[in-house]
Amino acid sequence: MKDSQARTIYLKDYQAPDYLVDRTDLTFDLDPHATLVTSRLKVRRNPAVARAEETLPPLWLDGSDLELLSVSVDGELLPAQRYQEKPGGLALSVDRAAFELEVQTRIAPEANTSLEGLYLSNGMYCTQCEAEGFRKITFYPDRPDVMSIFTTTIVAPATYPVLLSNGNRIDSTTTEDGRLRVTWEDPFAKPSYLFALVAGDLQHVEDHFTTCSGRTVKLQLFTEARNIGKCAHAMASLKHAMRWDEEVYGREYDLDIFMIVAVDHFNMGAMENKGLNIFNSACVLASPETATDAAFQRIEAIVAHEYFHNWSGNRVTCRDWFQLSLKEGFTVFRDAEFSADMNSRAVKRIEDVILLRTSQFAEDAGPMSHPVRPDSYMEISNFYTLTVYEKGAEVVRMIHTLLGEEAFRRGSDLYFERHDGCAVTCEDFVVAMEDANSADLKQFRRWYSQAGTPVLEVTDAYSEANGEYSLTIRQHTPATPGQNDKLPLHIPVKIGLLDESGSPLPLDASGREEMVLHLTEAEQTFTFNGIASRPLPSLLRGFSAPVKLRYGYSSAQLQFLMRHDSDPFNRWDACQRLALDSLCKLQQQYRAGAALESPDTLIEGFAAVLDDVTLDPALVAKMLSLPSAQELAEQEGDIDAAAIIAVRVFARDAIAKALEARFLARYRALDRRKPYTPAAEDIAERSLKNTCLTYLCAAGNADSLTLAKTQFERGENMTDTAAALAALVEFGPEEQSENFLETFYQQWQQDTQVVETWFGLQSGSAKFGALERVQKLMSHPAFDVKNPNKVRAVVAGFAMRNFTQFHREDGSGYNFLADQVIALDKLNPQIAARLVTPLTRWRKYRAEESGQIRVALQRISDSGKLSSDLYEVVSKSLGQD
Ligand code: 0A1
Ligand code: ZN
Repeated sequence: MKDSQARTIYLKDYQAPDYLVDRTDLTFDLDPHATLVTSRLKVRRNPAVARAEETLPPLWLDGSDLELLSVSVDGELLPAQRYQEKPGGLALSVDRAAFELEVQTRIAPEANTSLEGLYLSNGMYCTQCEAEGFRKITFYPDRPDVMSIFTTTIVAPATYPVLLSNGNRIDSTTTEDGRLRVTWEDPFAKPSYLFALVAGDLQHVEDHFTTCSGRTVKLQLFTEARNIGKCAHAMASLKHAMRWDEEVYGREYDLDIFMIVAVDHFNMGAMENKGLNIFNSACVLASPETATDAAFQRIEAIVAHEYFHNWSGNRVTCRDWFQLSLKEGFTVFRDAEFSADMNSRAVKRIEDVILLRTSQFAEDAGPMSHPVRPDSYMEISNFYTLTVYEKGAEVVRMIHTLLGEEAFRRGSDLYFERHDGCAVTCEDFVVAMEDANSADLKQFRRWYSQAGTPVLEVTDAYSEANGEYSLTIRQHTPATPGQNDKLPLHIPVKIGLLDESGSPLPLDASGREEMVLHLTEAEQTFTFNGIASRPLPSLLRGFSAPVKLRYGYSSAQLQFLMRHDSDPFNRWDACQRLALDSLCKLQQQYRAGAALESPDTLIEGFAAVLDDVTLDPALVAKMLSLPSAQELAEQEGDIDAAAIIAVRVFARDAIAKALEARFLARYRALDRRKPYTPAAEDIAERSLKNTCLTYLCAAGNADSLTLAKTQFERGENMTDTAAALAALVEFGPEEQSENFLETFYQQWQQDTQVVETWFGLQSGSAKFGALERVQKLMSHPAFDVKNPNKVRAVVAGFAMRNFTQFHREDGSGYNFLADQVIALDKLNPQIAARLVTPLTRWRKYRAEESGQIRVALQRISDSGKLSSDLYEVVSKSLGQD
């Protein structure tokens, strides 16, 4: 499979650009097969690298899949010997230190299925340039440290009445031949990855926002006409985000207009192009009838995330792609805090921690493991990872925890002020935090360069005679590819101590009941005095660091924490640990061929949680949710997929039967039938109600299925309808389930987002997601292999959420995925490289599974020339690179 183009790029080789581009003037003459792109650049030698009396180095312009038509310098056509087209770009010989360069290229958006550069989605032109998509539009120094002022002219037939780009619209005319011609100018210098263009027959909703200094900003959300009724939630979210960024970070929006466009074909969630955010339609469009609560909350978070990038990403950008977490880690931290302020803080934290523990920890322990600031890559698209985003956000959160709220704000103010308009590094961010506060984050910096998940082992001792309690914490980080020796990290460990009545104990003379321990050594002991009786520690409150913490809690102690801990996150965590302990015990019984014992301790714990009506219902729903199969798989090596599935189902059914009356009582109390709102309290109630419904149906009582059927038929909102349908599909008689699925499809077949939900429901179901069903779905008229949302719903839904069927004994699940990955690599390499992830974990499974998974991976490797995206993941997983 060797791909001659797949070369490794190293952070240590970074060099500043030889030339800068002060102005970029682009003209697009749009055509699906032959779009003409004319680029006029004001280029000059970068004074930071220029030496006196030197010969000028060649100008390198990145370019890929382009047809070069002409090159001129200062108005004169350049003879062919002055430039050379090479793989990946164009080298020009240069004879003056400043000049105007004009390059004409031709591209074919219609044929572009990679969804990078300029492409068509449902007949609408749109762009995606991060990270290296601009080079598919024209030859350009496509690197984030080249920042330029862009002017964009779009010429298109009148059938594309909406023509958009970054900044302000400065001109709009009709050409003699009846085409539209619109010019946009963005006054803020930006790198090419933030460029955007949209052209289509679109409708829009409009609103405005008055900034803290009194300026009016026009807000517009563009979509195809059929979706115009689904924009209100995103617009409201945008306004909340704009206000929040002013209040919490002092950041005001800078342009007079902010636009969002929804497109159906998109590789990721959304993109923060300056003044013109482009969104995956699933991450922006919602109505109560069509979107679940989870979708509403996701939209709020992503709209905010992209908006926040205007400062953390656009005004201050990354010097190079190794610094990606500079903008992503910080922005994810910002959007998480925003969501926490808008909804339940504890529940948001729990959701983020589940994602970290199931998926980021797995990444840290797998063949693609890398630090938050990677030091090498083959294909940067493969590094838009949970490590860069989520662990990166944890790193920023730890700085926040170590410095405190006010000091953190001083640091962020200095960072924005010092680096506005610049392309900088993670180091610059840390230095700003230090300088603003005279803080020392020297050792803390290791979080940026060291990969892997640290493990903390905690032991304690108590001396009644001295009233002294001590906690000893040992830290170690397992080796990761290319990094065998790890150094101790600076880890904030937030703790509290509980007395035997469950009340918090004062931790020192100041009387505080919670504190952050600074763990900096490989082993360190922290002592507390004046402790009258042996306390119970509440450790790593709020998940104050992305680590695995081990402390030998007994079941009784976990139940005690579940009831009394003043930290809601740790209450949930105690409940999870109790569930994990029970499930691990059951797995041992299963693997030993013994009879499975009823998980009575867990049932007792869940009963207490259900009975506590003072708890936030959303928190109760989270506490009652068993760890997923993926999370269980994360617990140990030598994974036995069948054992995991069997014990999870056994425990779920045992809980369902034992607590049936309680589930019914709470279901009835919560089934209020009030009009839908996406307010946090209402979402909380629906989440507990539907958790109860699922357990009720699992208990196997026919009356419960009737409840689900009634809820489904009432169809009051998509949250309740989809939850009822999922329960009917999972627990109802097969024939009836088919009918419910069909009824649902008939009702919603015109709605792209609902059809995606419908696909996902089937592919992720152990019962209906049998491989044959998934294959059938792929030939369904609504399936489109060129649409990543559809591929994610059907193929990734099967491989990542359908543990039972994916790990079928005959290996057919693995083979199916390999076939899909090979086929997709020809169309969309980014999606193929993501889709292969479940196969990369082969080393963690028992010999039976791991052998089969490895064969499937090897088959991909042997299938011919792979894209650089897929090549990197497959070769690293097989251990060849
Ligand atoms: N910067 C975007 C993520 C993004 C990255 C790459 C994309 O195309 C391949 C698209 C979006 C964000 O963080 O939201
Ligand atoms: Zn982002």
